Amino acid sequence: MRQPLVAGNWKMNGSRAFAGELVTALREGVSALDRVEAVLCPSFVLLPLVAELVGGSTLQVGSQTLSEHDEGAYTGEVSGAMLLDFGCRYAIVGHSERREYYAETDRQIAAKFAAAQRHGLTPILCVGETLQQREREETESVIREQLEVVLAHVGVAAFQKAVVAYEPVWAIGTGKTATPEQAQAVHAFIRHVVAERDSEVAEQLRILYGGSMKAANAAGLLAKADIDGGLIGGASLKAEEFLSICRQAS
Ligand code: 3PY
Repeated sequence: MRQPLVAGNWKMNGSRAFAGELVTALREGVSALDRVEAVLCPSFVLLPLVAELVGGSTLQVGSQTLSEHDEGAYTGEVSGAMLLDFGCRYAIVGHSERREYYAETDRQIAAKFAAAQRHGLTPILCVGETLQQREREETESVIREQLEVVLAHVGVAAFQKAVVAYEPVWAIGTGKTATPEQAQAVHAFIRHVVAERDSEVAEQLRILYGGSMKAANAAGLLAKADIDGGLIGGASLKAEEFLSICRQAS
């Protein structure tokens, strides 16, 4: 039985005051839910504050990316060890905005996945196709490639302590969402690719849907057999929306 997971990707939003209000509004509501695991992923600068604010609740904290390096002369970067030190437990890797705007490659993402695990963080590996790729019927080949580069780098056993998020690029920040059936088909495919290497690892792997999930469309998506939670963008910035998704996942 896979424990549902709902992670809020705050992206480059928020302030100290905003974080204080949002976490205060979420703490009790989330802690009252016994099944779902809820994770907040603020920007680096807000991380220490959010880690402090969630203390004593069941809320967990994650980062939106991390360096593939452990330490040294990498100006502007943040290592897995630093994130762990500041209370992080999860690290998103390979979000489509990192792939698109910062030219992160599958190999670099694989190195980030490994770095997260080296430092005791659970990577949330994002995969997903663009609209053009979907229209050219390349969804499965694109996702297979994104997964296989990481699988080849870290080995399938590493997926025992990892999460995968399916984020169709065409549904990110566009308000468009994959239908539950479209999402389920890709989630089942992701599990199948992992199962080709190890069926037990695949069976226990949590696969989240990301891409404009909100309170109003969560139920249909979360009802699907291979959808184990959500990676939430804009809706994670609103306490009632995020809480409602957590309740529906629980
Ligand atoms: C979105 O829903 O827009 C996301 O990018 C979640 O990570």
